Amino acid sequence: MDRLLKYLLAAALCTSTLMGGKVQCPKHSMILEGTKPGMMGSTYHEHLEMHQIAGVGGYDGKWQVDLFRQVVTYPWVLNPPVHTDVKVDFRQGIWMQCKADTIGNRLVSNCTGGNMTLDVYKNRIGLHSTNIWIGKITGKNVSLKFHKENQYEPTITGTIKEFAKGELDITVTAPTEEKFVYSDAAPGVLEIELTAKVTPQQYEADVVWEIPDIGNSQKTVNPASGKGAHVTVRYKGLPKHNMDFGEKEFVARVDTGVCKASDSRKVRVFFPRDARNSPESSLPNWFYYWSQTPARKGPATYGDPLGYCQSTGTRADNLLGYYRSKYLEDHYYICDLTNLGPRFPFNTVKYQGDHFVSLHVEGIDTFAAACWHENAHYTHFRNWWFAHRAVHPFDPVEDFNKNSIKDSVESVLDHDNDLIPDSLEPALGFDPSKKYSFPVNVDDEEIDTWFEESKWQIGSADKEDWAKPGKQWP
Ligand SMILES: [Ca+2]
Ligand SMILES: [Ca+2]
Ligand SMILES: [Ca+2]
Repeated sequence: MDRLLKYLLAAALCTSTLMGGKVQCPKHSMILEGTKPGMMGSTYHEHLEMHQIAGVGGYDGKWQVDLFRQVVTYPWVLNPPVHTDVKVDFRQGIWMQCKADTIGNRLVSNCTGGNMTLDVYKNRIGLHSTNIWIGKITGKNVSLKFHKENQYEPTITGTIKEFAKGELDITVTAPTEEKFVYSDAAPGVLEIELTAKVTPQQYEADVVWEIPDIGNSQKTVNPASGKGAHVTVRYKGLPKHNMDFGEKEFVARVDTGVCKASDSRKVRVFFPRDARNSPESSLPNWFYYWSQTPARKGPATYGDPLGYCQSTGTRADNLLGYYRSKYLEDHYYICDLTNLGPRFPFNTVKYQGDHFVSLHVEGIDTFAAACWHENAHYTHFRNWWFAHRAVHPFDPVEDFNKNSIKDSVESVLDHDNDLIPDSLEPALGFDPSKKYSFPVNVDDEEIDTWFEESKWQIGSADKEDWAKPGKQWP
């Protein structure tokens, strides 16, 4: 169906449609259609929609015409195109608004609005006042032809639709849960059952589901048509992007022709935090997906080539990650944070004006503290010392203190031996004559990384955390 027709149809249907689970629906309505070959290879199609507006029971009474559509299809493209929108008087005082457009090889006229009515009387359709009958009703089946004598006019047919209570109601009854998580398997699977209840029940088979994608996760809908009161959707393989998780909306629509209704259900989709079934199966999911948020900073690498990662409770022993400054590497390491405990507990530092305080953090905030801290070491060593690296690292003459930096440069640029160039120290808040400017047993380079760690706004990535367990699904 082309866009124009869709629009016109929607506009016509709006007269009897409200969005939401329950909509008003005429108790009795009909949609009649028919097509007949015309002259010179053309075809002529009629479509009539009307609903009963007055009566004393049964089908007898006045019926309002809601839409009268005529479509002529030619074997050739119509040129120049025609677009008109006029009020048409059918007979004295009886009118509809008719919009006609050429669309390729078709001329489509849609008449809506106005005050056109027909009478149904004893299973006949026409104008009671004139005693001219143009259609008949047999059971629920209807047939009608406007001009009996016109050989090019089709007899249009259809059935009467009944809504006993004058309502169409649809309710999404499943899923009932609000949160879903992919399985731990490889590939991870997420299956969601969708059910809807429709009143009158006879329209349940007409339910059509709108089922969202989860990024590039492979979606299979059963039945494939996505139609019916009970549909299952299966997503296979976790998506590539962290932003693909989160809120998803499932919409169930039922369109009876004369009226339509919809209902929807929102859920949130999560990944299993500690499984390794993201597109990078060598990494735990938390590292892969949290790395796509601001919690990650700089060239983090998951792993522990030196076997440093451990957790014995105190900050000093609690290695979340490290930078191998002695090799001036182009990346830093993040440890397996599950070593810390189920919720990744950690005490991070916050600088409050003139002193540091310790704050308890968990989950993605622990990851952020580790990344921001280690990235500071990485940045410092690469910016300040990489240009002065020893030609032969660890050489007893060139690099006796075995830190890959030329001793000859260190002795000039860093008299207090804290690995911050002395010229930069005052601006950074340190004393260039002291390795320990603060009254704690932590040297100035380490304190400077505390400053960076302190800049992380705790909780600021919570809305991007789709881990289970995590900030949005404890
Ligand atoms: Ca050195
Ligand atoms: Ca220094
Ligand atoms: Ca210093």
